[in-house]
Amino acid sequence: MSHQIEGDWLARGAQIAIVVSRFNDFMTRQLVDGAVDTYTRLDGNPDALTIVYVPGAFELPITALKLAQTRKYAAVICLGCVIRGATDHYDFVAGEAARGIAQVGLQTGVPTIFGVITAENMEQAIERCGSKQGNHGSKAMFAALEMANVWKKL
Ligand code: INI
Repeated sequence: MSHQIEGDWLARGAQIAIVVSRFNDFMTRQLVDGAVDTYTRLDGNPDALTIVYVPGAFELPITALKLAQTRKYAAVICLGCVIRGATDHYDFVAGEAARGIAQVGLQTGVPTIFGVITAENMEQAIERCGSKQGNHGSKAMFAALEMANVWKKL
């Protein structure tokens, strides 16, 4: 019989940090709302959430690193929105955010969640922050809680 380990989607008692970029805040505000709403509906007390605002997606990794290093949080969620049409340095911003966020998790051992929308255009971005494609902030919270809970069992 195999030994299977999985994490529940339960928020009670979970201290979670959210870092969110102000750039494209028309979208990122929706992502924060989605994350907080999911946390609350999974029985979490919003007082246990710490939300930190940074200028853009490029600043997410360094801030997530500082939060993870405090060892206060079961998971750190990074929320942002990078739109290709809006910048010629899309690849750098999106690429560095993804690479940096992965590195924070590997360096600290604290689950660090990539909740950054990378979209071709504004329409695609809107679809991912609470319309056709759901809300990526909510999905990021599910991932954070699953990781926080499976972590306790490893
Ligand atoms: N930051 C984003 O979060 N999304 C973007 O689409 C974006 N664009 O288009 O450039 C963006 N740029 C700012 C960047 O993240 C930094 O805040 C800035 O370069 C200062 O370091």
